[in-house]
Amino acid sequence: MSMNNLESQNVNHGPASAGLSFRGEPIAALATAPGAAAIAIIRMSGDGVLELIKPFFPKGQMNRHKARVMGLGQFSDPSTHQMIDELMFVCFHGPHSFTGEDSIELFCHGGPYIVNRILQCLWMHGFRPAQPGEFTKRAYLNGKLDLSAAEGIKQLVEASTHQQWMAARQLATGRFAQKIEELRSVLIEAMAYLAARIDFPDEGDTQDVDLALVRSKVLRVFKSLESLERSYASGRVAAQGLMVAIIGQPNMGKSTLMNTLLGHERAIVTEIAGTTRDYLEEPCRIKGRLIRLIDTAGIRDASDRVEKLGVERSLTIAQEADFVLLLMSPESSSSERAEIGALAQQIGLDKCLKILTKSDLGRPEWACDCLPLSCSKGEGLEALEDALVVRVDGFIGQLDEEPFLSSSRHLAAIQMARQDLEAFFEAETAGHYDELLAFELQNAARALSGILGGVDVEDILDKVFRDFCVGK
Ligand SMILES: Nc1nc2c(ncn2[C@@H]2O[C@H](COP(=O)(O)OP(=O)(O)OP(=O)(O)O)[C@@H](O)[C@H]2O)c(=O)[nH]1
Ligand SMILES: [Mg+2]
Repeated sequence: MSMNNLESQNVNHGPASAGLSFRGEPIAALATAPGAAAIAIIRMSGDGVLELIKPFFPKGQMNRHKARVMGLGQFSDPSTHQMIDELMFVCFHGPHSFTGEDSIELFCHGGPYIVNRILQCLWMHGFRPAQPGEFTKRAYLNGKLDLSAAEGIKQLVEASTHQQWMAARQLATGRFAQKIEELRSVLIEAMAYLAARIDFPDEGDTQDVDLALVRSKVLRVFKSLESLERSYASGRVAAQGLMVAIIGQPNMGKSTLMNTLLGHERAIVTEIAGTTRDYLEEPCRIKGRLIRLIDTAGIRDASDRVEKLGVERSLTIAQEADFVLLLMSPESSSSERAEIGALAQQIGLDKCLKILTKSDLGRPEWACDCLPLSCSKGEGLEALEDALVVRVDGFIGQLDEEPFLSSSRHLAAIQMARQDLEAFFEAETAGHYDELLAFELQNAARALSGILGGVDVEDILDKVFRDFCVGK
């Protein structure tokens, strides 16, 4: 491997780093939520937008205006010259804008009629509607942010709890990317040492020392990757919520509990055993924590084919969940209780909370280790909510100041990089050529680049930006 190869590895991310600046067609979209509001923000970006906007305002109003300073203007329909709204506006000259292109933001009165009229006017005169995430995608294409920061921005916008905000912020601020970049640059350094050994093979004594140095650098990265991988268990809960499964035999009040925690009638409840046949998943905020509640089909030896499949799903969900609520009622038979006990053992006792539902009907002695709960009387709900909060905080509390993993895309890349480093250690132990060692390091570095968006990104880009909202 030559030093030229190394230099080509050592690039910033995004096409802009290759000296290309992205100049897109003029786009316009509402950046704030639709509906009536005091103010709405309409955002425009692209090639020539500062010229295109002029006919919408009185002659000269835009010419005199400074970049990044708010102005007061009268927005008119250029076809009829009818004034639509008096509004505030800001112009940004690329590259000093969010997208890196020339951009404008209009702060108009937030009525749906005004917003639609303005957008229609813009779309009639040179602008086209923006696609979901198009502004952020342009920012990425212009090197204003890396791909993980773009994902973070989307999550920041969607965050409804402190835990999601924490996970989104470390991405959006670039703190996570910085960590990845640090690890990648240590690998590049290690590759540089290997390259020196390859290019100057006759330096004699220094060879072994150099390889030990390479090994120690790679080991440092490997340990960091392992610790990032471990952080995913908590990071996932922060970003996506705690997965809580409600499990039990039919008629234990699982769906009733789901509805009670949600505060609305999501699941069908009847006195007929076997009412729920498939699982239902709903996000739920409990005391500011995000929880993914899953109501399941009651576990029993079902003869009905559909119900049987439902029961299989319940058991799978019980295994996959972060926390399992195991429901029994005063009517539970001893064999039913034994079945739940066995299931708790199988799942892991520390992952389960046994609950006695319908506690208004009685509290049998066998239920002394269960949390008593009556949805009809509202008893025990506070204690259950507290138990859920403790669980979430148990995960989140482990997230210290260090960057952590919260996305499955990033997890896959980290795992791939870790496997490449394992292959490096194996090759090194087996005494393989330096070229092969360098190849493994290069693969690992490339996997890390994928997080930031450096390599083979087209399909990743589509996936990342597809789910954005319009105007972001
Ligand atoms: N007395 C009393 N009845 C309850 C309570 N919670 C639920 N029930 C009743 O128990 C019956 C079954 O409730 P569901 O919530 O449908 O039970 P489930 O566990 O989802 O049942 P499947 O979907 O068949 O597995 C209904 O008639 C509910 O009204 C409670 O706290 N007290
Ligand atoms: Mg049910």
